[in-house]
Amino acid sequence: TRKAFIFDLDGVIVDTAKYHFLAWKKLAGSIGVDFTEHQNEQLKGVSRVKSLEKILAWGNKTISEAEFTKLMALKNTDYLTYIDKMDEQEILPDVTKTLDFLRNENQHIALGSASKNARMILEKVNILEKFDVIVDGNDVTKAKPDPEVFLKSAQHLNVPPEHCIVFEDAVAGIQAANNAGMISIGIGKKDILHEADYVFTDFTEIDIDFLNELISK
Ligand code: B16
Ligand code: MG
Repeated sequence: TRKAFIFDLDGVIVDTAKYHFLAWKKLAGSIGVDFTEHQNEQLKGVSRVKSLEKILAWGNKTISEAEFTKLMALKNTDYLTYIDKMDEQEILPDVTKTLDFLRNENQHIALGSASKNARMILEKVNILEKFDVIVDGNDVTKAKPDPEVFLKSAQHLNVPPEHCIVFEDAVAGIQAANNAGMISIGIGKKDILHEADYVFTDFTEIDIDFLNELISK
């Protein structure tokens, strides 16, 4: 059967997670808040608004709405300076190989990202045209772990959730896939992503047999 393979962006297709981290670190530092790499796991897959709310909570800070908006804009401006330098070489290992294999097998391919910069990043690394559908932070009102972003992708493709397979690097993203009733595949560490149906370190660990198994299920 024709399945839908839904890819998260940050941390799955490209390692923009490191740029988000750098930009949030700098922004937080500017208001006297510090946070650890461990805490940063909680920012993965989470929207820009939610991320800043968490950082402020960690630092016990309350700020005005105007200041909040200003800080979000500052973070994004800084983040975009990293994005601007991106090219095809930043696509994570074997991602293109996997996308091409699935396309050859006539499977649907979608992007399900919380990022409002998703299209720009896909264009930068030159793989925008490999996706049948793109649902990103501009299309959803509810952030992961809410399943909205993945359910929207499935609806666009007219594929039932149980025929969808989601690749995610974030705890919130795995929860969103599970909440959508989809198969969840964690990309990263087993101890962090233990709620996923399967976990792989990266796409070099995912072989053709496994993909064929998912297709024929
Ligand atoms: P932006 P994903 C998410 O992308 C990131 O993981 C998360 O850290 C970020 O805050 C969020 O996008 C919003 O990104 O500020 O670019 O709109 O992992 O869902 O592809
Ligand atoms: Mg991610």
